Amino acid sequence: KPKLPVYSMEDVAKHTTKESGYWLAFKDGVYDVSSFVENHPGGKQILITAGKALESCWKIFTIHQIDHVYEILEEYRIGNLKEGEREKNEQQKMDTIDLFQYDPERVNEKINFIVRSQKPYNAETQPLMLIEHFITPTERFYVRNHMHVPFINIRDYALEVQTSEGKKYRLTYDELKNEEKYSQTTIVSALQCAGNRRAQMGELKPVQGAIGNATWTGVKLYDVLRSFGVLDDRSLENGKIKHVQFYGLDCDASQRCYGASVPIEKVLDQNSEILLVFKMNGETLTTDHGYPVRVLIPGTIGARSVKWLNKIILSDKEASSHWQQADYKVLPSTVLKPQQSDYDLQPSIQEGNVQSAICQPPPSSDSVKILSTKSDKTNGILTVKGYAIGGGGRAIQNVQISVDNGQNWFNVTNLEQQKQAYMQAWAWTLWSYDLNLKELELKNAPLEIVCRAMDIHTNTQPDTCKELFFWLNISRDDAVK
Ligand code: MTE
Ligand code: MO
Repeated sequence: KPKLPVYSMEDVAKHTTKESGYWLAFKDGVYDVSSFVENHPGGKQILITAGKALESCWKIFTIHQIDHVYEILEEYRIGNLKEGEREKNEQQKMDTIDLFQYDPERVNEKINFIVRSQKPYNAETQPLMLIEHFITPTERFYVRNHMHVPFINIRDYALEVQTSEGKKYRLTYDELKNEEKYSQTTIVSALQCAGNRRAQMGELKPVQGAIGNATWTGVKLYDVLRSFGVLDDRSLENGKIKHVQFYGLDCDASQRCYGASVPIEKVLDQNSEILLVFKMNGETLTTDHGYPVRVLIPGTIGARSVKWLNKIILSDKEASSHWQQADYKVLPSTVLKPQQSDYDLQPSIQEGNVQSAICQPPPSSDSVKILSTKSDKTNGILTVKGYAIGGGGRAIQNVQISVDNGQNWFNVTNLEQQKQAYMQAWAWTLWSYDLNLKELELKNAPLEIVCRAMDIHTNTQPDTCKELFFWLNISRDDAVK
C-alpha cells in the first residue's frame, strides 16, 4: 500500500465533474482518472463509475475489462481508501450505479407525450397532436430507446468503419460534416417503429411504437463507404459483403450493443437515400434521437435506423444483435409456441408495409366507435383525420374511410402529400374527411369508423393488424423493463 492521503467514499463521491476531477475507488485505492478520460477515447466508459467504487460496477464492466483497467489504474492513484470501506463497496455491488444517468432531461412530457416507460425511455405522440403538423416538431417526435442513453464526449467521438477483411477506418464528427469532403442531403422522411399503432396491437400483445415525420440532414452512407474504398467490386462479387451492420454506443452489461443491419443491395441502390444524419428538423440531433450521428434508412422500419452510431461493419452476415435476429420478425400465425428456430427461418423486417390510421377523433382501438351521433355538437359534420404511409418509398395512392366497419367505403380526396420522386416517397400522407352525418342519415346509428390505404403498387392493408403483428417478438423489451 503506497504512502498516500486517506480518503473516504464520501470524498470520492464529490468528484464526478470535470472541474472537481473524476475520482473512483477500487479495492483499497482511490484514483483520479481525469487525465485518463481526457486522453483515451475508450476511457470515457469509465465515467459511469465516477464518484463510485469499481466493485459496485461489476455488472457493467466484464471481469476482463476490470483486469485491464486495474493495470492502467495504478498510474492514477492519488490516495488510499479509509479502513473498512473496501468491504462495504464489495457488498454494495450494483446498488449505486444508475445506467440511465446520461439520459437527458425531458421537457416533452409537459406537452402530453404518452410515456410508456421511463427506463428505457419510450414515449409517443398523442394521436390528436400527431396530425397537427406535416413536419412533426422534434419535441413531439416519439422516442424509442431499448436501453440507456450512452455517454458521449464529442471530442472523442469517431465513427468506425470496418471492412469485410477487418480493416478499420475512423471518421470524426467534423470530417463527417465537412462539406468539402461529403455533400449533404436533406430529405423529409417518416420514421415508424414496427410496433406502431401500439394501442391496437396491444389488444393482442403489448407492443410499443409510434411514428413521426421529420426533416433529416446528413451525408449519404454510400458516399462515406465509397470514400474509404471499401465497396470494391471484388468483395462485392465474392459475396464477402452481403450486409451492412450498424452498432450504437448503447450497450448492455456484457457490452452487447444495440445493432441492426440492412442488405448491401439497399445501400448500393442510389434511390435508397440512406443517410448518416446529424441534423433533424434543421437542428443538431437531440440526445434522444441519436446525437451526434444516427443512421436513417427511409422507408424501412425504425429499428434499423441506429442511433448514437458507433460502428459500421461490412459483413457476409446480418447484425448479431437480438434486435436483428429475434425481435422485429413476423412469424406465421400458425406458429403457436415459437422457438428460436422459428425466428431463424424468418427474415428480419426491412421495408415497412402500407399503413394508415385515424388520429381524430382519437381512436379507441383499430377503429373509432361513436355510439350515438344524436347529441353531437358538430352541426352534423364530423371531421376525421389521420395519416398514411407506404413502405420502401412507395407513395400512397389513395385513402378510404368507412363508417360501418368496412362494409362501404368513401374515397378521401383531401390528401396532404409532399411531392417526392418515384420510389422516394419517404414522407407520410396526412388526410382529412368531413363526414356529413345528416346526409348519411346515420343520426342515431352507432358508427364504427375505419380507414385503409393503398400504395402506388396497389398494395393494401390487411383488415386488421392481427395477422401481421401477432408474433412480433417483444421478449427483449419485456426483459429490459
Ligand atoms: N438505436 C439505438 N442505438 N438504440 C435504440 O434503442 N431504437 C430503434 C432505432 N434506433 C434504437 C436505435 C428503434 S426500435 C426505433 S423505432 C428508432 O430508433 C426510434 O427512433 P427515435 O427514438 O429517434 O424516434
Ligand atoms: Mo422500433
